[in-house]
This record gives sequence, structure tokens and C-alpha cells, in this order.
Amino acid sequence: MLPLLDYIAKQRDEFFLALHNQTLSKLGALEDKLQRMQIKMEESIQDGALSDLKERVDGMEVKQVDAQKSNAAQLEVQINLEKNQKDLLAAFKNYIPQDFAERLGKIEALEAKAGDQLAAVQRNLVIAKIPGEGIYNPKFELIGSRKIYIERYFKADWSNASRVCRTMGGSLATFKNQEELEAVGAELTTGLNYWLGITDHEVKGTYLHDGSGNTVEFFNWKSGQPNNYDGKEDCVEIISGEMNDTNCAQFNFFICQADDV
Ligand SMILES: [Ca+2]
Ligand SMILES: [Ca+2]
Repeated sequence: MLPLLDYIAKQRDEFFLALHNQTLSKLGALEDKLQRMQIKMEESIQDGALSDLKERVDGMEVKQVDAQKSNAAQLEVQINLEKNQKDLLAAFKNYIPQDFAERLGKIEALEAKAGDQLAAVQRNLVIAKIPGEGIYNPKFELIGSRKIYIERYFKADWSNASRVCRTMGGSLATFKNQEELEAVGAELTTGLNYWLGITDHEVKGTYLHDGSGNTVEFFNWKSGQPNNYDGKEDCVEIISGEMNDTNCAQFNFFICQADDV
């Protein structure tokens, strides 16, 4: 039996020796591969990355030089401008034309005229002052005899519409008569609802103006209105030139006035 055991042991040792050698050679190959990779990386750093970095640094230097050049150019322009100004001033001091006074008079007259025209334009530009802020709101325009702003893009419930008008220095609008209503009505889109500054929220059936608190005298109710439908209609809107009482929570476009009626 012994020789057989010896044989097996020998075979086993040879097997492990072969395995060991195989592993060693694999390790060697792996080392070679790693070394080649390292060399390659170093080469690429030297060739590529570094040259790229150098290029970038060079580029930065060029830009800096350009910036310095352009600063210098700007400075030169500025110096030239100042020099020109001085030259002009000197020339102006030395040379006063004979008709200088006459020309000055004409210029002053033109200026005065322009001032008058500006004042006239400003009178026509209807602006309202925001209380406490001292800012003028140029949104209001003259429509007929009224200073009006029509909100055509944003809808709000009645109280928020009222607040927007107040922020602009005005209040939700009312009309004194049919003529005013028609002038403003012509600027509205037919079929759309716009809030007016009229409510009977305080005393049912007594319509007050939102801004002044005065009793509203003029109405152009749509037929069958006001109907206070479901007992919930306390705010007045205008649709296609006619008035309707409706729920204040409804979202409508709205009309502000900058003047008091
Ligand atoms: Ca009502
Ligand atoms: Ca109604």
C-alpha cells in the first residue's frame, strides 16, 4: 500500500507546484500590464493633460493681455474725451458769437415752450397718488371724462379687486350717468364680467359706493336684476353695458377709478 500512498502524495505535490507556478506567471503578466498602464498614464499626462494645462494657462495670459490692452484703449479714449472737452470749453470761452444773446433767447423760448407742452401732457396724463407712498400710478387713463383703469388680464373676487384699486390710489368704479357708462363700456369686451364699486353688503337693497361710501344713484340694471339670487348677491358687475348683482366671491375682471364720483 505504501508505494501507492507515496505516488498519490507525489502527484498532489506536483499538482500544487504546477498551480503555484501558474499563479506566479499570471501575477507576472498582471504586473507587466499594470506597469504598461502606468507608463501610458504618465505619457498621457505629459503629452495631453500637461499640454492642455499649458494651453489653458497660455490662453489665460493672452486674455489678460487683451484685457490690459482694452483697458489701456479705454483709458486713452477717456483721456481723449476729456481733452476734447477741455478744448471745446477753451474754444467756447474764447469764441462767443455776436448773435449769442439772440440765440440764447431763442433757446430759452423753445425751452419754455417745451416746458408748457410737458405741463400740458402731464395734465392729460391721469395719474393717481398712492396714499402714504408718494408714488404715482400711471395706469389710469382718461376715458371720456373719467380717470379709469380696466383690469383685463387678472380676475379677482370683489374684495380683492377693491383692494387692488385702493393700492393704485383709487377705488372700484361707479358711473354718474349713462354717458359715462357708455364711454367706459366701449372699452370693455362684450360678454365679459367686470366688477364695479357697488355693493349692498351693509344694508340689503341699499347700494353704496365702495370708495366713498356714498349711496349710488345711477344704475343700468339688466332686465330682471338686481335679483339677489339665493340671497347671496351683494356685489355689482357690468356685462355688455348692463349691471347685475352677483356673488362677491365670483372671480371677475374689474374697473378702477382714480377720481371720486
Ligand atoms: Ca344683495
Ligand atoms: Ca343677479
